[in-house]
Amino acid sequence: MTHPSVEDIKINSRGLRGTLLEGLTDPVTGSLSEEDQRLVKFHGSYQQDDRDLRDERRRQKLEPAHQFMIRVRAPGGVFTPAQWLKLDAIATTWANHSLRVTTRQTFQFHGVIKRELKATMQAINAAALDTISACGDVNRNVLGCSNPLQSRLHAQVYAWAQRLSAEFLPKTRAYYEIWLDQEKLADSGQEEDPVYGKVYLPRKFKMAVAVPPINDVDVFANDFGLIAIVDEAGGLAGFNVAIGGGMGASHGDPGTYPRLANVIGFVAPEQALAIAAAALTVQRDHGDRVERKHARFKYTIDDHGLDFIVAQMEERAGFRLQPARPWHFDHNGDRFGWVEGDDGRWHLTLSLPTGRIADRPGAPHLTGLREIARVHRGEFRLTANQNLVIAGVPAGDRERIDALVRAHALDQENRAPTALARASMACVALPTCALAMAEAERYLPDFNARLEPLLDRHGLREAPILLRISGCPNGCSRPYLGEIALVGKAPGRYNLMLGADHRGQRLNTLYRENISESEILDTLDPLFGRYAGEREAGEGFGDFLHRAGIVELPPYPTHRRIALELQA
Ligand code: SRM
Ligand code: SF4
Repeated sequence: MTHPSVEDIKINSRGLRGTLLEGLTDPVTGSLSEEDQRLVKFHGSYQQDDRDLRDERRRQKLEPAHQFMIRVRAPGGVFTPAQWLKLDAIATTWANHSLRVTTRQTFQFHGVIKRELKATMQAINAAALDTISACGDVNRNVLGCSNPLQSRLHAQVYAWAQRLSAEFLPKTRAYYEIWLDQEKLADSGQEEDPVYGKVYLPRKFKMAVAVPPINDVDVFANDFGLIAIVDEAGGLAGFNVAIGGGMGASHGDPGTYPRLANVIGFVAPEQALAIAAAALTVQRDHGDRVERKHARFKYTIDDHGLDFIVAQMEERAGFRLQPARPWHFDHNGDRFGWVEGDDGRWHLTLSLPTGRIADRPGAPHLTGLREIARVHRGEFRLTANQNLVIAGVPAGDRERIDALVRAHALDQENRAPTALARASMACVALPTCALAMAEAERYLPDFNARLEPLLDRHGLREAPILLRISGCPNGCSRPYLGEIALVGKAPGRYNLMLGADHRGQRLNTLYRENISESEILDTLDPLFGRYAGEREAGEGFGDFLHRAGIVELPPYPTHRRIALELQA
């Protein structure tokens, strides 16, 4: 039997409904049909199975331990304390007792079983949140800079992330019918979708809004990015527009590669939605609908040429882009600890170990943040680096928050022995990710512990070296922007990538292929030694590796570094 293509499934889905309603109530299996597994992604959920249990269940002739991951849509990543408490209750009632902060500033739940999926979705909705478009061939969760030092600008950027997300939500009411039991509108003709039609996009599409000097959203890793340009009075003058970023690649397939976005010009604030719509619809109409691996906007741009794509966008938007304005990014990480924002409120950024908030022996983080949510009068902001800002704290509340942070070891990672460990990221990988080839989230703490003596020996404990680990080349932790990155090849084996900058403006390069932990450490040790001895003042590890001729730019066909001459 041949399986229908994803394009056919979308077209025949009656507005993303498929047979989800029937499948959810089928008691015979914990799984959905293959077609519905495709469609449920558009509703923010993935069917998975616990890979740790796979072999044992196979031996026992049981079906895999099917379970669902649910991803919340949270453009800009801001949550109220009341929402936090509700999400925490969902995690402990229906999911695996953890909240997972993702690299796109939202939460994932893992381990929800099929017969409780609908109740979980309803509980998310009761927290005034939803999961629409969190996955699927649509505009995904929109990122917004979370820098607490610029709180006034943060409010504007957050509003932009919300607008970009709302503007490109699908018009189908399927989510409300299936999960919230609302009136059935399928085939009523009331769901015309001028943006997505019946075919949606060829693949996922990602947007981000960055505010220099911090590139915490890794704006150049997105299909469409806005870089805020601030005028002399501190207001928002407009945005530089960047298109065509993406990380995903496949091992051994040179036709797939990570790519940084091209900065194509400047728009005034009132033109931003139109230019975003132009980018998204150009990709809708020109993206590859046959080969999904080749269906991201970055390949559409490389296939048709940047000039053609920009001309198409300008025609659709109805205006010409102005020349890009100078900008400068200092770094793409988070700044940990307390800062006073420009609105007089205080903000505490906590480094979370790989974004996983759970109760572990000696580190009851889930409980601690629940306690904080009960007394906190500001908001919680997630960062695109899997960290958390307890934001908007009145000065008088700081002591109480600090006491709770200490009591629940929430500052454990902020006090990690190396700057590298504090800022490192890893994707989820095993046991839930079906595509993982090697460990990532579960391996990062061990790997950081192995690096510590090396960094110590070379006096590099406080060197802000950026490490990222992904369990496969899809790049969910944006590893190709790490100064050091491990990309999973097989259990216990990784490609070692080196030489990105720490601004998100230069891709790293494959340095050693398919090596084990001891080989990785043996390779890094002398490089740390040279860096410690030969670096210039303020020089990053990746920049040093390039200056010393140890790595060159990677051999990808296009856009491996952002044009430096554009920057202030
Ligand atoms: Fe991702 C697929 C997890 C950010 C590129 N990603 C997956 C799936 C759903 C696996 C699957 O298809 O079966 C992973 C679920 C694992 C699990 O068990 O939870 C998964 N991706 C994640 C998260 C949770 C990683 C994390 O540790 O935080 C991130 C959730 C983001 C969110 O909240 O929306 C996540 N994924 C990213 C990013 C980073 C970003 O967007 O800034 C990328 C690289 C940027 C890009 O899109 O180019 C990314 N994920 C991919 C790809 C490769 C896409 C491609 O162009 O080829 C896949 C595979 C696919 O789509 O077929 C993928
Ligand atoms: Fe899974 Fe690969 Fe993404 Fe990691 S990078 S979460 S292993 S798809």
